[in-house]
Amino acid sequence: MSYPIDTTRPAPPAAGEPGYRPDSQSRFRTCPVTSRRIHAQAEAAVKVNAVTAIVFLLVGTIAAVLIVLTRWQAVHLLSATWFYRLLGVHAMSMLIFFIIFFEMAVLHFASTVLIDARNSAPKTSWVAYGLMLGGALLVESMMWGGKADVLFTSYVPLRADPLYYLGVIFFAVGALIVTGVFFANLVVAKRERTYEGSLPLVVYGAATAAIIAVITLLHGAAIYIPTFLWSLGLMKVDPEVYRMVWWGLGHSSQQINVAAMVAIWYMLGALTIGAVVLNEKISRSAFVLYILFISMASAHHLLVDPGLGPAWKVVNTSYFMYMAVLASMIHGFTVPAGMELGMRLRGYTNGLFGWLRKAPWGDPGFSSLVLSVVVFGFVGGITGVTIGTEQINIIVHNTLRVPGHFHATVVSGTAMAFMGATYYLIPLIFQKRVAFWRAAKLQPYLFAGGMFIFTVSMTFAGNFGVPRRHWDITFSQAPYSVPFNPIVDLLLAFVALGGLLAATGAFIFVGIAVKSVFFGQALGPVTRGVAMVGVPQGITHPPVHAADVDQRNAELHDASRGIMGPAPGTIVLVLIFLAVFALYFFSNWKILSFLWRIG
Ligand code: HEM
Ligand SMILES: [Cu+2]
Repeated sequence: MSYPIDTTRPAPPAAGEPGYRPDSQSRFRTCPVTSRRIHAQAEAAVKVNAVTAIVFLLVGTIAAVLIVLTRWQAVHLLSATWFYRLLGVHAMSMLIFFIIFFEMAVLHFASTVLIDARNSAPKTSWVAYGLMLGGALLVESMMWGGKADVLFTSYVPLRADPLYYLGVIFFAVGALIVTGVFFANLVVAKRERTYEGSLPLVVYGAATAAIIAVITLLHGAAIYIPTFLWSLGLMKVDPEVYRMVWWGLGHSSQQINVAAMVAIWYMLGALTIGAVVLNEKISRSAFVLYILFISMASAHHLLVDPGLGPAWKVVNTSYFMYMAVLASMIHGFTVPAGMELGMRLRGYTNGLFGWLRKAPWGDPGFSSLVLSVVVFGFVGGITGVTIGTEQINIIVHNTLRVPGHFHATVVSGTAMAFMGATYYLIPLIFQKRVAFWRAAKLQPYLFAGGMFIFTVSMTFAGNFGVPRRHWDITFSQAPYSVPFNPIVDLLLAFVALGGLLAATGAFIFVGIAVKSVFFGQALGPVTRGVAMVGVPQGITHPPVHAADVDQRNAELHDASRGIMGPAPGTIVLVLIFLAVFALYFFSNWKILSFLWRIG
């Protein structure tokens, strides 16, 4: 048993003691809540990247509302041109700018605050930020101006203005530089001995995200630079090669999101209820699996591409991809089990789920964490493995099942985790209280609930053959008619309802973040054990372990407790998960057998 973030730091060396560095020392503050040393230039980088991310979340959500109201056939709001234009804006603003700016905040945070280290290259951080922001603004202006109606995949031969590709390249170079700053911070921290032994698990998870980011961004360079030159008429780009290399970027970047999300899971578990790490080696190996197997999984985007053979497709998307899935399933077990054990160690030992009942459901950091784990696993994970199987993919390829799946992973999983983390960043880094506190307590439920309705309805609509990225499925201007099962109308109405609820949750989140950061009440002194409006309970009631924690731990691990082990509640949850998984997977093969009768 160990802790995902080290909470027991010795005081920094005072003047005259070995290790004292006057130059950097002066730019640290000591966090009054956690006693961590926070470097001013690290804090500034976290702040500016997080705020920028949230501004893009706002842009992406506005576009989301407009496109969701167009996909709802009964409303059909936008014209075809604006539907596709805003679909591109939505994906770039959300998946690229919101998510990646937030990840830059996470990388700066994990490589400094969590190991008491300094930002070793503040100027470089700012240059990178400038490049990223400049690139993002260039891309946005091209898209809104109608010069890049190519959707976020920009498949060749769709051609955008060269400045669009240049904007993406600037953004990617900036992000690559930040990964450099991240590794430099770790090296300097090691040299300055701000931490001992191996990296805490959360930092380790962030490091795997950074390594995958480097691999991903190199794929990005390999495809966007030729495409930029192609848009200038200087070279040729083969569409099939484009798709393959582009997905080396497009899919691998999802693994950055997953690794960053899992690192945040461990962090929020520790901060909110004192979750522990069951087994460091297992959690760390699972992170390594992500690095090893992720590029191959990109093949699932090419499952109907004619240029590639079935053996290549099956080997990559089944055997190799399952290793990355295995990693997520390991975290999907160790995170809740660590939470259960953490709660049991502090005396919440009643029955199978007493620890869950007594958990702080009103802490938006905690509820975001649980909702993120549950929806990511049950909806995102299960649907992903299923549609990633070549045979099943054939019946749902490019239907709404695809966005149904990835809104459950990157939105209900990653974006939800990032929102949860923000509820702790506001008091700890921005030193403000969380504004609109009652709305903040409800926000995770609204966002996750809406997304749940949205993703499940999309998945069903996809089963009935409703295409993704489609302006008008009634084909009103076509000379032929394409009838859908009438239930599709109902499902699309639910897609809209769920989407609008989730968007409301996102707007509330943006409102809370902006109000707290720019116009919020200062955090002020925090008295342990006294609840405060606008301060998550992990801060007012930090989870401390009892003095006899080792004895309690030994009792929980006692062999007499039987095969259910020290975290029986989680074992039951895992069995439910596996049963749902098997049932869903099986039912899809059953559907396949109806469609393709043999003999
Ligand atoms: C706030 C609530 C959100 C709503 C209501 C929403 C809604 C939608 C809708 C209706 C589509 C179009 C599906 C289609 O016609 O094929 C879509 C596509 C997409 N969304 Fe979202 N979304 C939300 C949040 C997000 C977030 C947070 C992300 C990323 C982090 C995201 C990433 C994407 C991507 C990558 C696409 C695919 C675009 C394409 O096919 O080119 N969405 N979303
Ligand atoms: Cu993928």
